[in-house]
Amino acid sequence: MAPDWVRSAKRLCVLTGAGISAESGIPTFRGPGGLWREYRAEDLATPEAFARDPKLVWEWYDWRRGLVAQAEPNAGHHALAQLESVVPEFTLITQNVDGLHRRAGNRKMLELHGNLWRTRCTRCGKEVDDTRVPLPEIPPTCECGALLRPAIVWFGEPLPPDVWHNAEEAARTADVLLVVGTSAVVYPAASLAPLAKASGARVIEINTGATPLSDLVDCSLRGAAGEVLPRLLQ
Ligand code: BV8
Ligand code: ZN
Repeated sequence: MAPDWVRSAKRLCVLTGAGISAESGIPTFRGPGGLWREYRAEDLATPEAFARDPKLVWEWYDWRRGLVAQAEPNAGHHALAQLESVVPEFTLITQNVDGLHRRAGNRKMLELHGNLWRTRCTRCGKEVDDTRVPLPEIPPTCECGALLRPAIVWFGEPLPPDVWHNAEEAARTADVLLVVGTSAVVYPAASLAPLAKASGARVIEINTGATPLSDLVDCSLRGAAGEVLPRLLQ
């Protein structure tokens, strides 16, 4: 069933969340290991938290950058890179900021929430790639002297409009949507599955547990992404 749908898809869209990177050793946000010190992501990934304590927020990001720098893409990431090369129209939409999809080889990719390896100046808006681990100075500053922030979408901030527009378009026109490793509680990303479904796509969920989407989807594959995704390709 699901493997046939995926293999015969002309327009395949994939939405991923933190669960796909779990097998690379990156903790998910809402699962075990989701706390850093005593904080939840919702406490730190906000403009208010950054305004209050930029050093604390940057220490969290510096820690996460260190984890990701030591991690490798896993079998789930590699399966999605392979899918991109065989499906005629493919779009990977990710909520993740870790860059592991790119390292696995995906290029037709929309990063909804930005990227861990990019900074943006809070005054002049200049964006710069910075892959240094650990950062030599926390919080880092721009050459203009102002504070830098991660080029990441925090709670309460809008997603980049062009990226979001393309994501909606990909979901609306897909004949199959794969939803992988997301708790589907963060919006607007979570709205892509009902959008695809209402537009006629078959929706397949791959997750180790149930989510608010599980009742909506056409097929729920319970298991680890790194095991289930390669099986879809066999
Ligand atoms: C916006 C970057 C408008 C940070 C992140 C009340 C109701 C509804 C909505 C709202 C509300 N109050 C506020 C909102 C809106 C809010 C929102 O959705 N809040 C929720 C939480 C209530 N959204 C926003 O604020 C968004 N912006 O709405 O803007 C606007 C418009 C105009 C002008 C101004 C504003 C912006 C949201 C962006 C937040 N950014 N990320 C960073 O990473 O540093 S959030 C964070 O959650 C993560 O980064 C991730 O991107 C996102 C989603 O999490 P998941 O990826 O799903 O991860 P999670 O841990 O939850 O789940 C893991 C899953 O994997 C689990 O299901 C588990 O079972 C599974 N799993 C585990 N292991 C495996 C596995 N599955 C398979 N294999 C395995 N091995
Ligand atoms: Zn600047």
